[in-house]
Amino acid sequence: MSLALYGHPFSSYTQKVLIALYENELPFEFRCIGPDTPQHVAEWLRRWPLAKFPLLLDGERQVLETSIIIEHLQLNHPGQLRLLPENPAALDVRFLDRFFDLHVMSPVQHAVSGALTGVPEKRKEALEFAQAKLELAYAWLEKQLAGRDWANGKDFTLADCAAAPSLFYADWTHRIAETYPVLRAYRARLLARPSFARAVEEARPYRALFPLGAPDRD
Ligand SMILES: N[C@@H](CCC(=O)N[C@@H](CS)C(=O)NCC(=O)O)C(=O)O
Repeated sequence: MSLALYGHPFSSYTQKVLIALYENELPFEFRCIGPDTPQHVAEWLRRWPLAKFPLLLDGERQVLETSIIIEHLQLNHPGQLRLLPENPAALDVRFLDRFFDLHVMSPVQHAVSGALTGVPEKRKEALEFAQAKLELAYAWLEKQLAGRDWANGKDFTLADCAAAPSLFYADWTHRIAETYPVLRAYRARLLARPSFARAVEEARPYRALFPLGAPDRD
């Protein structure tokens, strides 16, 4: 098996895949997309001109899109933990994975993009837009997660791989209020999960990169 992951430790979507790799202890080479390794940046852009990461290289095959990467790993490198259950339960997991990417991570990315413009009005507008969207997502999740250990129930799945980094950065973007105790407890459980705890530690040196300002917690 020869797996290589192009990504960055501080990137939420890179972390989503790292969690899956760590959960099943799959050996891989990490190729950091950063200023110190321009050869990886060049190779990643050559392979994926749309310039999104992470990108998984499995031998000669390249796989894009984190949810597909994780399904690819399950199909081709199954480990002890099944991150996607059999159908029809798989549909629930895929839906929750989409929910975290589209309704939690996308607003965060929107706020981050606004801040990166360096224009105060754009920063404020993007942040307010994101906060309103996140508030809707938090309220929905608070009910959805009641009585559950993990996003889809008692088993840790693809949906939790998506949830961990998205809720991590969402809370930095728009604090999850104390009125959402179920969601706060779920985020804390994710942070305590060894696979995600490892990804958070590896990303710690890069916190200054968070354009909205990283809070002094987590
Ligand atoms: N839907 C994609 C999203 C990937 C994504 O947005 N990655 C971010 C890094 S966390 C990225 O490539 N940002 C660079 C850019 O948008 O220019 C996936 O699941 O892989």
